Amino acid sequence: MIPLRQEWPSDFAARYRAAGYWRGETFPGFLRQRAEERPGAEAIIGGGQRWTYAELHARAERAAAGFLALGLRPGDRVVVQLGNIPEFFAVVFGLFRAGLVPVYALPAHRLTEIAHFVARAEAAAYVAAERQEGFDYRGLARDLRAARPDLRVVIVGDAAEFTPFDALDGDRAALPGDPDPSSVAFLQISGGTTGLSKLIPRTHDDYIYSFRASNEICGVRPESVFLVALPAAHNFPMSSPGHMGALYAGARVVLSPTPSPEAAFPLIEGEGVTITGLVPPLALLWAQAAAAGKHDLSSLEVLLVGGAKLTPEAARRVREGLPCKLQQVFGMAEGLVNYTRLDDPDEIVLETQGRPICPDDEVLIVDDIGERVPEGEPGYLLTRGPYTIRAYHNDEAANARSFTLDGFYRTGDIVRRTERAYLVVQGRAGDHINRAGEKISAEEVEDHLLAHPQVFDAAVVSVPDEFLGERSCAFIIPRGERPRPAALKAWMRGRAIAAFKVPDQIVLVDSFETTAAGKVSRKELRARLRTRLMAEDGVS
Ligand code: OOB
Repeated sequence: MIPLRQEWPSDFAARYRAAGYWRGETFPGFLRQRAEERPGAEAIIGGGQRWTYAELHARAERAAAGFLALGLRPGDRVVVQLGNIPEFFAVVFGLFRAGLVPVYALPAHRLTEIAHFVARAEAAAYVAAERQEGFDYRGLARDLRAARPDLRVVIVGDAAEFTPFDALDGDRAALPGDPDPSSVAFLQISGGTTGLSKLIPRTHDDYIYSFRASNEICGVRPESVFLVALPAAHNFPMSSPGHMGALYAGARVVLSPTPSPEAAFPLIEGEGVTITGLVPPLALLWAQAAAAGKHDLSSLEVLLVGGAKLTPEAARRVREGLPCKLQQVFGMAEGLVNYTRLDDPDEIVLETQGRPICPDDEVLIVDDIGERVPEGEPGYLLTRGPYTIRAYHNDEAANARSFTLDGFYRTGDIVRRTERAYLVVQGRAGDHINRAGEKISAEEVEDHLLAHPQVFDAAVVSVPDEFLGERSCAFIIPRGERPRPAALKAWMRGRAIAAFKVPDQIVLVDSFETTAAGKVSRKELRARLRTRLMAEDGVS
């Protein structure tokens, strides 16, 4: 088994410890501490359940012992595919406590993605709920078991054909000590800018620092109430400041099954939610829905918006529509997170994507050949710091591409830095589609399309979209009989992939007209097709 590792050079690690960023805390350690300090305070509210800190801690410990009793061993990876339900927390804190390593899949993922995570992480187990948002995960689990016979444990709700959730109830006395703070706590999923998603190993030390510092920046305190509206497994609602920040603060976490205003607004009103995070299209939807005035949203103090670019105009609309402070957040599962600050003037909050969390977040903005651009000019963002990874798990090729020799992560984002050191995101280098915050790799979707017998070639591009920010468009050169776009989309849905990866639009073309310019790269081709489509559609 490939060992899990995330290491910073020793001089950096020493500096991050000396500066007090890495304090030797662990996930099970901080949960135990909160359970001792405020046992009766509510921790998790969702799905008709209300768990106190004492209860969450007890459930996590019993789950930890249950996982070990099933034969899993510290260091084993476990793919977790749970939505916004309390069990998510019992399971992941149980895994942390047992020294097992969650791999965070999203509820939208399907067999193709889950099998990839299992293979890449060499996972020993898979955990899902039986049914979430109308999808039955038992079928997926059956196919997964057939595809990955090496998977030792499969837990799907209470389905008898798998190990039932009830089995996650062991004797707490049998538990080992807490994990090493510098060890990998979990694997997060990358946005997948090229090909399949990469796995991001985050340590206890580095991740806890990122949300402890985020709490300070976003004003999270024990009295806060954080609403998880986006999927709990995504890095943004997890740590910016997220449910983990809220739990670290001893605050309350409220779970919304979906981010729709219909689901979220009654929870905000009923539970007195003070803070939450949304992607831009949802923030705009909430601002519009709030105007109907059906719910009292006055408890809301802070709304974080990020995951995709919030334009100044959209930022204005969000702020006018919702009775709270707006904070922009520009982050990535690989590490670096930027926030506008709560006391920043309007022009910064509306027009920038914030500045880094930490004084030791190093930011370089460079040109095509890696030279620094003049201050204020746009360029590629490279970063290094106390909570930015130095390597992906088990992916040498991606590591060679994504990190410089001196350890900077190439974010792929094109940014400029203002005089006050705030970043403004201006675009990106990578060929992915940022569809309402979900990153879709053009290459991955093209690979699927190429498997269709009537597809000779395919190029997938992003197009600006009024509601989603960006949508995906696939240009197809047919082979033989021309496929019907609707049929092609239906066929893509049958590929057992997350629905957000199915192209929103399909355009059939006779050729890519690239011969005039000689051989062009995929990247260049996608750029041309995108320009052509935008000219034809009158999109600007
Ligand atoms: C967040 O994380 P990921 O890993 O899903 O995606 C990261 C990428 C960034 O590299 C950038 O391309 C884009 O998402 N992005 C933004 C943005 N926030 C993220 N682009 C423009 N403006 C923004 N405000 O999406 C994520 C992780 C933690 C906190 C917030 C978002």
